[in-house]
Amino acid sequence: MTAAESLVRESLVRPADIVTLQAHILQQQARYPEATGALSWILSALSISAKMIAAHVRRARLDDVLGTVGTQNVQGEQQQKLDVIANEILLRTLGGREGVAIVASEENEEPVILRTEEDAGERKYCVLFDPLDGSSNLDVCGSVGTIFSILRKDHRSPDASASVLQCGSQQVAAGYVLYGSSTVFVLTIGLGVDMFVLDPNYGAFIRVAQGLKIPAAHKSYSVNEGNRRSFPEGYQRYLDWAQEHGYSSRYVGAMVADVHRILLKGGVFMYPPTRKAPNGKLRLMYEANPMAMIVEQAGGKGLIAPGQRILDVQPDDIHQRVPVILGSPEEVDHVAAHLAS
Ligand code: P6P
Repeated sequence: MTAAESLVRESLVRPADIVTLQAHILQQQARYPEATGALSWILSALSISAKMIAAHVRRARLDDVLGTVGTQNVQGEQQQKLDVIANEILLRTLGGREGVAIVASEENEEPVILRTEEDAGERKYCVLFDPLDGSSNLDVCGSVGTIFSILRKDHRSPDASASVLQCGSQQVAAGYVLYGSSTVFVLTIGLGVDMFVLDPNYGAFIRVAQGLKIPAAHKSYSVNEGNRRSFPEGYQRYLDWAQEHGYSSRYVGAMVADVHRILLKGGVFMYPPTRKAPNGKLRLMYEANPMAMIVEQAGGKGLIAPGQRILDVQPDDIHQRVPVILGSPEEVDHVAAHLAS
């Protein structure tokens, strides 16, 4: 084939369709004739929230919204100014969506009831989120993220807190937004994982990948080795083994950034029990569960311990913490084998 012929052939190849997140959401809804559109409206609220938060993150230093507000959240962590801004944005956009009965945030001690049983009706949802995960990275222009989890409201439950205390396997949808070198929206509604990138010129999230699959293996682990001495021995045995087998170490200190890298390149992310956090630091309901749903939908694994799936944990508190081992199936298996030995 001559160069001219291949050029003609290439020009005949239809360029990839431009599918926005909004169009993608409507395409997915069309697959369910009985759908009311309530979930689609919630996902669109999360999309506009992501754009608004991204705009604030990009201007943080210019708008002097870096640093702490001088208060602590329910976790006892210093609240960054942008934590509060991001939380307010999510509460206000989700508050406007009929389909949302309850919202629960890392920044709020109790879930917020937006609609009671009477006006909530049947097919209503609970949305849980970490509004700005890794926000301590903001001051140094590091990556931060938003993590969200969507559950159906459990109408049998006596109150809001009980309604959101469901296993991660009950999640209807989950995802995250990474505010990094670009703004990336990663979403699953249980039919695989799709990825979108915000085009700042048009203010639209454009689909760049469908049906993402995590590499089965990759010699890379992600853990805060500063805590190594207080890890349970199995983790220390794993780290010795990994370093003897040429593994690299990558750790940003923001779960969204670390997990996104592993989703695309493979490897394993861990937050083990430590002396300071005997149950691990990461929260089950709005960090571990949504990330585990994403990773499992991409063909990976998410455990709290050998043989114990994150998504099978029956929560007893909305802010409870769990150990996290998350990533490529073969890499998670290597960690689990050392923990079990
Ligand atoms: P450490 C951020 O504060 C966060 O909740 C996660 O995003 C991140 O993975 C972890 O904590 C980092 O914790 O103790 O390593 O700074």
